[in-house]
Amino acid sequence: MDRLIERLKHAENVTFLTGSGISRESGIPTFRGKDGLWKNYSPEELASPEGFMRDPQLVWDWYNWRRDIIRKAEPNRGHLTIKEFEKNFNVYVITQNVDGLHEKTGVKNLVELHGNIFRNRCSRCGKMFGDIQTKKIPTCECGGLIRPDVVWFGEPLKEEDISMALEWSKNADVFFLVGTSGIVYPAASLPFFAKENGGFVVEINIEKTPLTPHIDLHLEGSASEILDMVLKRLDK
Ligand code: BV8
Ligand code: ZN
Repeated sequence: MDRLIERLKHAENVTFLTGSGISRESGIPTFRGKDGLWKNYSPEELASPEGFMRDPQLVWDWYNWRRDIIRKAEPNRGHLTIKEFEKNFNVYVITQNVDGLHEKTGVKNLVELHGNIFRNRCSRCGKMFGDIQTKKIPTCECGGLIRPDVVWFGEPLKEEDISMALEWSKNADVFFLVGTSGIVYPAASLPFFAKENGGFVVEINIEKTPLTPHIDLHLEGSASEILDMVLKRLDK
């Protein structure tokens, strides 16, 4: 931890790449955790164009189930501590989460790499819609089925989001990986760009991940507890 505090003392730009682990303490199931699977479907089957084509109503039900949980969720101490880092640094938040909880804390620089579960769009003409709370999957006036405006497996991320995330990774003096299993690409490639450009890469997770061997420091524990501890050590 001393090496991290040392690096932070001379840092200007601090970037966070967050995954569903940071929202776990807000009561939202992680993607792949023991509670991550829904009924007996894998998220990759449901969060994909093929899964949607095969059974659009089932996918719509799954997103309704998740939206109902997320609507009741509030940002937790982990999200709020990242906002507090803005007092000492230029903070950049890249999230893989679609729950909108970072946005609720008012962080200045945020990119939602995989979209937002409360935005929807027509799967045929691309027309955008806000939150829709219908049981039956809605259709657009063009006749197309409406789907959540999130990035599914096999779908490209938005060009501007990826290039922004790349820039924020390359210019990070310290790069925090928070609550991500580090297996979904291209998000999981971002810490390598930070490292290549001299950034100090720290992983905060309750367990080791495939990225652990490639980074500078693994801090074991929950996102809220560890982030709070780092900020307190810094203020000393
Ligand atoms: C693309 C939105 C190309 C939807 C999501 C083979 C090898 C490599 C790559 C691939 C491959 N086959 C296919 C690919 C590409 C694929 C991919 O990476 N697949 C993986 C599974 C191998 N990627 C894609 O398809 C991407 N697109 O590549 O397009 C392309 C280019 C041009 C033209 C056409 C195509 C799109 C990927 C985006 C998928 N969408 N979500 C939705 O949410 O419904 S991904 C999904 O996983 C979520 O966004 C989630 O955020 C993300 C990552 O998961 P994590 O956030 O890390 O969550 P997870 O549960 O896995 O882990 C939680 C972690 O938290 C754990 O480590 C746990 O220990 C920790 N934790 C738990 N509690 C706490 C904690 N940590 C701290 N504190 C706690 N309290
Ligand atoms: Zn349409």
